[in-house]
Amino acid sequence: MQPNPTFLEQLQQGFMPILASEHGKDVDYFLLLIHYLMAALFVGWMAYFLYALFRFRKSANPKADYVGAKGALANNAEIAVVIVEAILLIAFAIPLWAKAVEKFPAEKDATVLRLVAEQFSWQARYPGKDGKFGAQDMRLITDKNPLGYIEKDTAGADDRLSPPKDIHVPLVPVKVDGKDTFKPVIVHLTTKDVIHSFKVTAMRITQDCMPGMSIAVHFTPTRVGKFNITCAQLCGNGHASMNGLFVVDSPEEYEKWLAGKTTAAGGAPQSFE
Ligand SMILES: [Cu+2]
Repeated sequence: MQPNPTFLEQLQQGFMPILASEHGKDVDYFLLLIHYLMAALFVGWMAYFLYALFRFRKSANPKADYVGAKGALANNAEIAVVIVEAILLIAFAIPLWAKAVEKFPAEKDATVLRLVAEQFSWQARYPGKDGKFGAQDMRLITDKNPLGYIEKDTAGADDRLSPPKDIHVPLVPVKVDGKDTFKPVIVHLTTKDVIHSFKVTAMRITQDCMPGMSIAVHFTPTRVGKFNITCAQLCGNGHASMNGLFVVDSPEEYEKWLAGKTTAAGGAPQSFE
């Protein structure tokens, strides 16, 4: 028998976008706490407005009172809100953020890819069997070498390029400290032109892509499926069409895609079909 879903799970199924990553549960829980605070503030403010309308009505106050009302309630309520906000920030937001930016999984235990944004597309590179990315030089970028691979660097010989806007990762079951989980994904993000932002709502991931920088994000997918990539940074005329697919495949499907749909990273596009 299925255990009763928690309130968070019910909310998840009813209102929240599909969740497909491990840390996403914590993000959703944090969002729920913020909404509790907002609901309490909404009710509190509404009660205050209604009270003020009644308390300071004209018939009860024919003459203006320049001293005004006195009472500790308003001050106390304000202090309580500050305390709750401090708890949300210190006990929830900062630890959540620290987990996202400090504890990266080891690259050897993860699916590693480089994702390059450009107006208005996404393209991924995979390091191939050797696990090493080939060196690149922006000045070498051409139609046939879209990411500027340096051909004589042998580390790049087996690197693969995804089709534009079609990014895949495998869902690989692994055990970490005796616990069943999945292989984490590390994405190194950069951009060829302006600032873009890699957002996959299902993964609860958003990270800006900065020109001249490589910024890594990590997350652990928990289910297979096709999810949307959106650009979360207004980046030009085609911003609205800067979408893409982030596909989590079974390991077999992933290998098939890698062999059939990707091309050699350095040279001219090759087809394996
Ligand atoms: Cu963009």
